[in-house]
Amino acid sequence: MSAGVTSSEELKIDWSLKEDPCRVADFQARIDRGELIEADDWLPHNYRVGMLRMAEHHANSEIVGALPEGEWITRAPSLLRKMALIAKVQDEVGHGQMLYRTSQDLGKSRDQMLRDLATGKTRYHNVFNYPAPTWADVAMIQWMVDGAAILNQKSLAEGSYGPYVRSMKRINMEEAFHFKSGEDMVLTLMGGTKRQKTMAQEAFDRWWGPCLMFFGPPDRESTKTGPFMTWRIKTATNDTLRQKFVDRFAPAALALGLKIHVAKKNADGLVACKADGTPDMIEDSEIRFDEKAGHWRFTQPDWDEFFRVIGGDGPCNKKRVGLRRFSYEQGQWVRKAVLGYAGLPPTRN
Ligand code: BYC
Repeated sequence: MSAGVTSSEELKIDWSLKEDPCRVADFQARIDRGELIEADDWLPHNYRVGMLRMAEHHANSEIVGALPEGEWITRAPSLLRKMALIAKVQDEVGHGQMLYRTSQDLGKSRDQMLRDLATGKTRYHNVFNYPAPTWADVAMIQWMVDGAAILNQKSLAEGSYGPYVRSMKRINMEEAFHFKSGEDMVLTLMGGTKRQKTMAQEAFDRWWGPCLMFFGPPDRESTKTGPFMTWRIKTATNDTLRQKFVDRFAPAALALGLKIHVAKKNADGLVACKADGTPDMIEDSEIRFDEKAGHWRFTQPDWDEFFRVIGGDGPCNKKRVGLRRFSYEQGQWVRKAVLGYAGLPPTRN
């Protein structure tokens, strides 16, 4: 492990910190020249912690992201779909391994990261706190969530931290396969029976809003985008990537015969029902191509819902974190046997 921060107290961004101005200026000049920064280089404290939090959040998202789809392995509709889904879920867990490795080199132990995830101290992507009640949800996750991830990660692959950039390149190749598999599943459903088309539309209504939120809060509310872009930890803003997503997926969804709705969600993450039992949603009247802007218009998602979900109060937060905690505790004897120490079960402070 490279020299770096080691205690939880030190793992905080501190904007008031003053570091050697010559070293900071040299570091920034390297970034501005497009050089890649490596794990054993000198890093400003906030760059190290910011990059660590990004990579750790990403690693957490990969292993928690494997859970909603993993639930469907035993229920996949054919052997071919089952094999593809097993491979996909395995890929996602592998991405998590790569990214925990990258994070470890930035100064936080893997055990601490797994404990922080299992005790709800750290986060993972909003989308994985929603349920996947039908096979069509698996299709939408692979098509739209993996599609959103590719758009985001392509921009992250142009970043400044070498180990993360190299992981992104490898991960993006695998995500392209996931996206193709998802596209094939959505095409099959939309080319199928009336029931299959309805299933696809219902799943699309569940995932459109969370996917718009995938890229993070609006730029005006994103505190880290400014400094992260200066250091090229991020190379595009949240709103820019969200717009790219809409430009790519709104016309594709319409061409497939899907309707884009603005939907109200209930506490279970499903589209809420009105008193008469019909879904509480309306067609998004904003959806159209704006010739002048050169982009598709859309209605912003419910940002209160986003902050609730990432704050721990989403439909599946308890279930997902509970399962991670269960796995951590179940794996304790393996860690003990391999590493020769008694890991304690995570406790919530
Ligand atoms: N969900 O200032 P901002 C996959 C938080 S997995 C939850 O814009 P930043 C897949 C954010 O952390 C791929 N939290 O932050 C796997 C921050 O919190 P703090 C996942 C979110 O860091 C399995 C606060 O909101 N990809 O594809 O500049 C199956 C303010 O936000 C979210 C990655 O992880 C969110 N969506 O940007 C299928 C990519 N958005 O720090 C598929 C790497 C924001 O103030 N990560 N927050 O407590 C990123 O690109 C960036 O970290 C984010 C946020 C865009 C997520």
